[in-house]
Amino acid sequence: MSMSSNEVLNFIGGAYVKSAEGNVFENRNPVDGALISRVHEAGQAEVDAAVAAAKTALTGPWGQMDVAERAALLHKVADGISARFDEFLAAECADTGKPMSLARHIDIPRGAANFKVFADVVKNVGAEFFSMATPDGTGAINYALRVPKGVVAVISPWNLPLLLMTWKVGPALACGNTVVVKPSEETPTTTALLGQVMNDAGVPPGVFNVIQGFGPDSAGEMLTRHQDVDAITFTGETTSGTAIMKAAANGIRDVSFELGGKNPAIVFADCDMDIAIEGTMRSVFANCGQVCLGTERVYVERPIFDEFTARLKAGAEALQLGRPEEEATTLGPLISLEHRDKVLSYYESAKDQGATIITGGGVPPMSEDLTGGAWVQPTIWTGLPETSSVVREEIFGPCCHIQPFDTEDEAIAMANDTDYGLAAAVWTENASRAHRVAAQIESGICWVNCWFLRDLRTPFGGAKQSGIGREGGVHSLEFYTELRNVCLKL
Ligand code: NAD
Ligand code: 6OD
Repeated sequence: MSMSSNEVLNFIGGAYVKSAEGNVFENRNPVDGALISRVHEAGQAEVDAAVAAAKTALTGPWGQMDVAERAALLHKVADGISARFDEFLAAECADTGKPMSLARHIDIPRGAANFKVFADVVKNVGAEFFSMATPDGTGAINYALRVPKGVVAVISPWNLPLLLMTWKVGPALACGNTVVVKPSEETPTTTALLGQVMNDAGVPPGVFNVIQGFGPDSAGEMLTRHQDVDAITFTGETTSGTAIMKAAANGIRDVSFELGGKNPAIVFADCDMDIAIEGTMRSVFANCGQVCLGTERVYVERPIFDEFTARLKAGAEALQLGRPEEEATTLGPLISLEHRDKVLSYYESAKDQGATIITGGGVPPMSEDLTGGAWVQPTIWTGLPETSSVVREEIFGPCCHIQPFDTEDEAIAMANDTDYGLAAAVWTENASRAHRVAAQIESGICWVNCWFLRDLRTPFGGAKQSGIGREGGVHSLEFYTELRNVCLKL
């Protein structure tokens, strides 16, 4: 398919498909700017074909399959990803530039786990049942049937491409829907590769389809406007979510949104400093800061502010920038030169607004073979007011603003003073304080003494402008199924 010929194609009705109009765009490696592949952009013809294939597949063998059979097939898909682990790993790291040590432990295993978890969830869900009295004394029973929503559009971002795409495709398929996936234009490859895995596992043609391309005025927008799409699940920027919600309004289609964040970390003086530093290093710099759950705002209780800041600075300066395949690499590049321009504009704003630069703040010197890459320095600032754009807007880079606080109430107020509400991290050894503070943070998840840890059966999603709905475990059934009540008079 796609990769051997250095072409990435659409996947429609179980077959790889080129752009009928011959529209092809370049996919470049953010490490050095090298050309990885040419990607066939879907136009209206491919989008229509993909949605039609998905609609047809709903009533074919897929629609007849019982839940145990479907679950077994999804286990085979997971095993198929694991069997081609190295291929997925190489493709993901080439598209994103992220360290292989990271993707090996997070992205690819979660790509497989997302199918197993939801296959197991749907097998174990019972039905709601109520018996009721009737005036004639015979009575009636009510029971709820869960049926698939239909054709689900899955639109995914570039930061954790396989992980976040399968996080939606897994539950959608487990619930009996069919999908049309539009991966990010920056990271088309692992989604394309999943098509082969689906075929090899025996998933019927048309159940899983992929269209390649961009968002606005391209495949993404065409997909969200398509009236045979029954529901849209989207992960990405809040501004893109706004546009997609408008498209979904036409036809009153359901949406599930996982959007941006500007997440706080609150570090109390009674924390275990080693654990808090290790966790904050990850929540600020993992994946070069391109994690929606990352903490770009760090609030530290004043008595430990200087020590914590010095240790975070030392950690940032010890990060090893380099190629994904080098085991010593702990920090990759940003996803693209375009995204680097955005991140660097915040680095400039921080300077202009009078920030104290604790470390970083620019472009690192790189060896000649890497100068074409999207590199930035890991960066820490302090001294900005809470009203600064650097403190309020999502940057999505390896950076944070660190601010001292004096009281618990002050820390909570600053943490909640944001338009977003995705995640937070609290570091304290005081159990009462941990519960008290976590309950007051206005976000979908609050970690205490950890970060990015989560049982996949729990609800995941964002408050405020960070999203709509919750997915994870049985919570995903709310979005991926329709409930029908049957009332039967005895
Ligand atoms: P993005 O919104 O630019 O793009 C995401 C996807 O949407 C891409 O496939 C893109 O082509 C498509 N798209 C964009 N505009 C569209 C439109 N109008 N119609 C249809 N499709 C459209 O986001 P990104 O830059 O790829 O990812 C980074 C953002 O995603 C950050 O804001 C980050 O916080 C967010 N994110 C959130 C979560 C979460 O779980 N809440 C997870 C990962 C990333
Ligand atoms: O772990 C997940 O399921 C998830 N949705 C993570 C989101 C990460 C954001 O970048």
